[in-house]
Amino acid sequence: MERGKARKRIDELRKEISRHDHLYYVLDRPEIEDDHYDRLIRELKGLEEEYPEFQSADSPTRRVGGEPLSSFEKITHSEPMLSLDNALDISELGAFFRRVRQSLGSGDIEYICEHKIDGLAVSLFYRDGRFVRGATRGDGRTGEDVTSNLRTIRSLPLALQQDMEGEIEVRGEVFMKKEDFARINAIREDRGEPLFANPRNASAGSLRQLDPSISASRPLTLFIYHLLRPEQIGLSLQSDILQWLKASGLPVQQDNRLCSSEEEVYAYIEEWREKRHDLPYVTDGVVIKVNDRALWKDLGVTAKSPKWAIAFKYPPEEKLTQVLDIEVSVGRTGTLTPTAILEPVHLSGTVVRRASLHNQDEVARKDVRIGDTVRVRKAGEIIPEVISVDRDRRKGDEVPFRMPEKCPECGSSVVRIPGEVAIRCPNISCPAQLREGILHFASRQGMDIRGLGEKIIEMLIREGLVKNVADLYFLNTSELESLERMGERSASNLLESLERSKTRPLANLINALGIRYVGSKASEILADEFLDLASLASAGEERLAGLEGIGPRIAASIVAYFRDPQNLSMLSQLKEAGVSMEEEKDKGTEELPPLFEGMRVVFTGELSSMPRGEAEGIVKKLGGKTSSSVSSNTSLLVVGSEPGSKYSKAQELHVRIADEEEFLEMIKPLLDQEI
Ligand code: 3BA
Repeated sequence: MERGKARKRIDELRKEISRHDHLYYVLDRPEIEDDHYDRLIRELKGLEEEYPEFQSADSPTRRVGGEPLSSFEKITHSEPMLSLDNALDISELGAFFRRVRQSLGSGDIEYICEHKIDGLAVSLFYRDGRFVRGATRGDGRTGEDVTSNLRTIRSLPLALQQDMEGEIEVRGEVFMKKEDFARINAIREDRGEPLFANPRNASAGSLRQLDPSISASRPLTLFIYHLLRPEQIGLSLQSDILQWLKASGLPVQQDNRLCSSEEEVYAYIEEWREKRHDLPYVTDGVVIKVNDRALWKDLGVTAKSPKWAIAFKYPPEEKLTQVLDIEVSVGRTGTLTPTAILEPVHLSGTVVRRASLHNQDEVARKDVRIGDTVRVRKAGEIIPEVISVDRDRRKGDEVPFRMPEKCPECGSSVVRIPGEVAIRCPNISCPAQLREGILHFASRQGMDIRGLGEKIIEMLIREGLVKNVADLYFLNTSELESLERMGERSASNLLESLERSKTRPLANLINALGIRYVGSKASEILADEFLDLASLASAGEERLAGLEGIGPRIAASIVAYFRDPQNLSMLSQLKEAGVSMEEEKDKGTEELPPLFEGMRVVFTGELSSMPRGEAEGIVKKLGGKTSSSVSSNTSLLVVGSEPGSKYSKAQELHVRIADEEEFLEMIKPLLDQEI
């Protein structure tokens, strides 16, 4: 391409990509499919490589790519970032209103209400419409320059949508959606890494990562709620300013409401008290601000907070319930985990039936006994946890818990590795470990073997038909048909899915093996680097540890895995079975009909036929999009058992509703193809 043309095309592509980023990440209303988007990115990357003189720091290809830093620069804020005063109940809110009324000598004051997002405050600078710098709140006076990490947030526009000269500064909250939080914690659990207690901690850890490539792998998002020096744009009502921010392409909360009386503020608070649990992110209250910014000056500030704003906090939800039992389960790596089985209780929007007790030290510290009345809550509004035992309610017949000395699944004596809290079953052929290992092997991110559920796996192990994952590929029809409730048709379907799974991409195979600390992200890096399993197996520790995103602990674990003779013999069995061990394109899903094309599907309640994640994956495979909350954009709500308030919301908005059976009927083409 000629140079002038290339320049023009590069500009065009950048604009187009930014527009789609905005549609996808800010408006949640994409117009193109992922592969179309990938093609645009690839074309832009190609041109930028060919014409390096047109590289630019705000190109959408440069969201990731900063070098690791050794520390963050300090930035002094142009104006201090104040904190918000709290109102812990309605009467404290009333006192706030009274102060405002008295100070202004008037009763007719407009307020703007918005969710109080549980995240981290940041300040962003745009010069001539381009994002140039961003900082954390820090102590309010000085924060840290986290520009490279902020650039990786896809909902943060690198260029504003209105032509602007000069500098503007906006402030907002960086946070992680509940769904993304659950996903990264699942990956961490898989790798044996410590879990984040709540999305806020996960966001803080990610934003303060010195290596922007790690920060980029953490799905952060952003809302802007404040513009400094609005005289520049000639606006003085906060409601108009929020509109202006939105029109500039900045992400602004959808549920903001301009209230013309105190009653309307109270109504907003009540309206969202329960409904907030259905939002895709964690909120812990409502922020209320005087709408007319001319009045802000009259009201002034105290030492650390403005007198024209307040955060109403909903009380943290805690309930009392009974511990019916304490169950011990054995994980893929043999770790024994106690779980409290609870008398079902409504909490922060869902019914809670179980809460992990993590390990024996934790049970001992809280002294949880079977029969106890316990106080429960959701950590970070998401993970159910036992806070404490209500000792006053003890009757004396509660049963203290002791971690079993034998593995509950295979009877081996358990061990405690010195220096670790975990109690493990040391038996590598323990059926529980084998079962969890096979489930992982067969999962979507692994070999994606449809129709191989927990029950079948248990039977296969019990009958001695499967002693490792490779044995799956040597099963025959008569062996399968000998299993309880396994008909001719399901047996042949299962054999077909096993056959199909042999050609999964290398990254899926690596992930499926369940090598300690190697999750789906690391598997992708390894597949890209080595292109076949044999090369990975013979790689030295140093080379592995030198790869970006791998690190010494993962490297050591990979080397150990490929040294183990049992693993090696299993791998040669896999090879003998015809499992592809090279980078190869996954076929078989290409010809699926785009049944959900252009649709946004939301799930509520529990499905009996598959985990929700799998159902969501199916919708995506069939051309649709999923989202976690019902809005007017929703095309279909699929309702499982015990649906939440999404159900009534969907009815209100006249969104189409399907039960599980109807949904299964809709996805029949896929079920026919892949069980
Ligand atoms: N609005 C947090 N401060 C907020 C602009 C003021 C403000 C917040 C807010 C000061 C939220 C204190 C830290 C800070 C920017 C200072 C919100 C939220 N408004 N919606 C009134 O959702 N968490 N936090 N941030 N300046």
